[in-house]
Amino acid sequence: MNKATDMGLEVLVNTENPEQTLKDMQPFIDLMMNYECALMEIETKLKILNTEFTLRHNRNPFESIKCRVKQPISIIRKLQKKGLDITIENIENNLTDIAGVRVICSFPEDIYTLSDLLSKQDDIKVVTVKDYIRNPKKNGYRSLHLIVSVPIYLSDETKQMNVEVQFRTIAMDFWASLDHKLKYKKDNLKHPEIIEQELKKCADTISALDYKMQEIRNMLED
Ligand code: 0O2
Repeated sequence: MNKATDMGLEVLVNTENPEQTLKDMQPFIDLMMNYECALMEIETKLKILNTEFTLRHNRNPFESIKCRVKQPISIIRKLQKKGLDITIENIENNLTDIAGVRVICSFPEDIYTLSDLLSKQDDIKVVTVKDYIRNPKKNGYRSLHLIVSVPIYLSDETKQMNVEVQFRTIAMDFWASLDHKLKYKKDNLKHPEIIEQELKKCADTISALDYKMQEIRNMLED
């Protein structure tokens, strides 16, 4: 037996019987495929809304969209953090962000237009909403987070899958990527609190700018 960390997932590889290892991993591979399918569903829904808006109103509510399935190593770490065993059931029942979509909009108003239109669709169930735009985090983080449940139609069954959809403006995304860097470098910094304060100031400036730009856009459209 060998321990493999390929794909970041720690599995015991039966070197005499690798077929058995693959068989053991099959439920995990299937689950990840289901999340990939759920991502495709949500991405298509959002792209359809964007296309329709572009044609009818001559403006695109989002600038870009990014989809990702969480890496196995991050799944393991998150389960461990929650004190849970690494099982398929625990992944499905306790983690809601395995499939993630990030939608980057130009203006805050478009975030709410898009998220409302998505939430209202017949086959979408909204599981949770965290509005860090109206209620920013203490560090200044702003985004609108939705966990939605979407059906995927497989050959022999229909499954409901959770997808986390994060809506942000370009400016909020720019801020979040810098803040993300701080998270990993914090331990090596002499005065992380100074950077935290500066970032918080930037978050407030960015927010004011977002709304000012929106005002100008609305004046232009009027
Ligand atoms: P990654 O690598 O982006 O996936 P939960 O996930 O629900 O158990 P939590 O913290 O209650 O935990 O969820 P929440 O608040 O909805 O935040 C989840 C995700 O939002 C994070 O995922 C980040 O992507 C983003 N996020 C939340 N707070 C911050 C922040 O202060 N700064 C930045 N840059 N991003 C943030 P992960 O799993 O942490 O990471």
